[in-house]
Amino acid sequence: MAPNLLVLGGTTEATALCRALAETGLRGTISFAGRVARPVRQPLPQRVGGFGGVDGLGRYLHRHGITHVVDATHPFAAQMSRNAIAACRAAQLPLVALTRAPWVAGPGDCWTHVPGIPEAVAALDQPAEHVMLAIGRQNLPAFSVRPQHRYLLRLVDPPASPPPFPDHHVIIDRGPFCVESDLALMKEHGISLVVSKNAGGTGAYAKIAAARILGLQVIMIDRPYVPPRPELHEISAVLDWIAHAPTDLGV
Ligand code: 3Y8
Ligand code: NAP
Repeated sequence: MAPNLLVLGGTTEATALCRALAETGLRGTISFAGRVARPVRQPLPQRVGGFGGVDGLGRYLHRHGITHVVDATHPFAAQMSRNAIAACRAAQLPLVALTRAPWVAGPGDCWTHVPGIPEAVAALDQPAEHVMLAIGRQNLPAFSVRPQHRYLLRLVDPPASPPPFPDHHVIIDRGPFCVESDLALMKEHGISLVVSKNAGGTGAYAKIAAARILGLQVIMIDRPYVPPRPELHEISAVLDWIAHAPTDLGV
């Protein structure tokens, strides 16, 4: 049976994979949750919206005759990844994750690792700083208990309601970002502290490199746990996997 892929997208790597798949003529669909108003145009057909949990994903896989699933979601999209593992196991379909290695602190970096959002909030229990809170929109409410800081917020879409901070400034922009513009942005706003997810990859790294140049502390939020599944880091390895993955075995 000719491959018919489902790519769980939302990352730079997912977009690059879809471009490679389109160039090789492989059939596939890229999927988005529908978190932002206009997902970037993709070189493969796309679908937007949740599947309806593990069972909904299982039904989708069956109805669309999917033969392989590539989980190219962001490392913080842990629920989607858990669902993909469970659904592919139940459907006996091959699954691989296209992931990027976590960032690692280097010379000049001043990182404080925290295991999750609550611990990042706890770490902000300190006198007022100018904080670049570049973790998107979904987790902002947790930080409302730290109103003493001035927050620079970077969001993909204009917020539907005012962010829950007395002193904040919103930037509407989507990555990938570059060091020069993040450096200028952080200098313009007198940023003294950065809060970041350990996204890995290149699209969100600009603020980390800029923080190093400016000698700023970074509160680095480590990734949530995702159960074991085969993981690849290169698109060429994914294409090779598709060519050789037995389609009669599960994850
Ligand atoms: C909807 C769809 C591509 C993909 C590009 C990557 C890079 C640019 C950097 C900062 C950090 C953040 C955020 C970020 C980056 C890439 C990648 C990445 C971080 C889009 C996209 C979707 C989303 C969802 C969005 C989240 C938010 C997170 C903004 C597309 C643009 C902060 C993650 O308003 C919301 O609800 C936003 C939600 C999940 C995290 C959050 O909790 O708020 N991404 N981002 C996907 C869907 O609907 O399924 O247009 O591509 C994709 C990208 N955003 O093809 O070039 O690969 O990581 N995305 C973080 O790292 O902390 C911004 O500002 O410095
Ligand atoms: P999540 O918390 O792991 O998933 C919650 C639910 O959203 C899933 O159970 C699923 O709903 C739906 N969903 C998530 N990703 C989906 C996808 N690619 N296609 C279809 N449905 C999806 O997800 P999240 O962290 O909000 O991430 C959502 C999207 O944004 C993903 O595409 C991810 O790659 C991208 N993204 C996330 C981050 C981040 O910081 N979290 C950063 C960059 C990009 P059902 O259960 O109904 O199927």
